[in-house]
Amino acid sequence: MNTIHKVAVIGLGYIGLPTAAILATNGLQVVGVDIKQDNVDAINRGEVPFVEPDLHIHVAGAVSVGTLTATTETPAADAFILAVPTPFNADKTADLSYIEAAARGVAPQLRGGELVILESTSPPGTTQHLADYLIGLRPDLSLDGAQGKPIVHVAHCPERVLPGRVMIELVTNDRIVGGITDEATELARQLYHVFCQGDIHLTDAATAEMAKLVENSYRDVNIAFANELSVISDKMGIDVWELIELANHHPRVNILQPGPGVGGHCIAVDPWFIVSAAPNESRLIRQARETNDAKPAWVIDQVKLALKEVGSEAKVAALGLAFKANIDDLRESPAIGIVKQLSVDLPERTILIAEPHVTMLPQSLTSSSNLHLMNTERAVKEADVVLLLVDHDEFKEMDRSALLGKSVVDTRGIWR
Ligand code: SAJ
Repeated sequence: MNTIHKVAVIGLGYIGLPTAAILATNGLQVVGVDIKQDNVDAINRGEVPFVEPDLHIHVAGAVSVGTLTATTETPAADAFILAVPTPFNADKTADLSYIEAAARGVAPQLRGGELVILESTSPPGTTQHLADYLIGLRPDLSLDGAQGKPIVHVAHCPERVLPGRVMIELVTNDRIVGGITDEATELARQLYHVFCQGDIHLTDAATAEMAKLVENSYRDVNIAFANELSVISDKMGIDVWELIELANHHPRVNILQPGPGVGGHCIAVDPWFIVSAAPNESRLIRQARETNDAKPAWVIDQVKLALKEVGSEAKVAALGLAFKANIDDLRESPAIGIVKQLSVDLPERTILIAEPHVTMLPQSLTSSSNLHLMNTERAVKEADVVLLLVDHDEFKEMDRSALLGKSVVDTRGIWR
């Protein structure tokens, strides 16, 4: 069994840089690798090119004592951690090109005995694909010592940290590690044990991949159930929020909350990796994705219905653009899609947008001349129809009398 002294972390984003920094502050020699020269330069100055609480302390400290450096070229190392993006293609299959590019950087540096860990959220089978890809590039090596060839150990260890709490959760969360071989699993356990205080659960690579996807699909399916209930309840004239609250009094029922759709870069993406791996068998998971993706169109219809009952000069206030409450993250937000579609479908209407966590509209909305960003009080005051899209505290706490006489479409049920 090898001892790991030097680690190369490929991909210095939201997961890679914190992982590199925490390994470096725990005594390992770490080289971070990224294709973005600007980010590499910033890290070598001890700076962090994005916002994550406490990360700069770790990066600045490790860089100043020389345990963390950054570069654009993959160096030789005892262990390699791949933390690169896995976006999905237009047909919802995973785009593995970043993983393959990282592997092409690693392959020439292998001598035998190294550990290669995939951290990126990936469809089942990706770690095996990575392992086979490496061996394809380096046929002089093997995954298990076959034919006496030196071994490259390959394992998966999915990240499960919550942005905003990364430096805490990296240390305290449990981890799952799954190797292509038992020896790879054990080596990966030893590496994470350097900084992880949670339990480290051992399994095989495909199960580790699926565990991450299943956690997020579990949420997606349950949110889809709540969203479907909201549409059914509307048809039947029932208040879905009261309905869910009452049903949840049962000791074994815990229904999640309906909303305008599911956003973010995890729950709305990861289930597709399961669907593309087993299309015929993943019917419930696919349906949940489709149900959640269909919710924005239903919300748009509700706004159009409300507008029918008011004058042709009526204005709409859309409250919230973020993908969930009390954050400024607009990525994959259903609220943005809804506002964009309303501005296209209703070009003659003025749409007043309030989003207390941003100072300007995102680029995808700037080309629409009928969209105007303003403060919440003014947007509500000037509007005839108020569309609540995000349950930010500011909206929960606002004076409800401002809504009197207005038509309200409350997608989060905060003003019941
Ligand atoms: N949502 C609802 N109703 C609910 C709960 C959530 O409509 O009852 C919506 C939110 O508004 C949002 C979306 O779902 O649009 C996702 O929000 P979230 O807070 O449930 O999850 P994320 O995407 O911020 O983070 C998830 C977490 N995974 C799980 O809870 C299983 C987090 O722990 C993971 O680290 C993260 O995905 C990730 O990186 O995979």
